[in-house]
Amino acid sequence: MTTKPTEDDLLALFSRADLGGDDKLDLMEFTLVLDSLGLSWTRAELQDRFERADTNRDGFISLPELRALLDAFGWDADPSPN
Ligand SMILES: [Ca+2]
Repeated sequence: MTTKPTEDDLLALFSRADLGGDDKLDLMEFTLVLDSLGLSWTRAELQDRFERADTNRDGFISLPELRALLDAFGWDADPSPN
């Protein structure tokens, strides 16, 4: 069963990963989000995605930046293996 996440889900995901509570995610926190979504990327891929997602280049991923990234990757995709 695939359930399309809502804005609340995204916020919950973001908040859970935002260990610093500063409304932005650093690379480690960003990794936690992807882990919780079942997306397993290599370290190099993570770094690359992080930099691409960080559209305002402040070194952190904000909620809108996370949303844009997940929209691009289809975060409601079934996380089971191909
Ligand atoms: Ca940013």
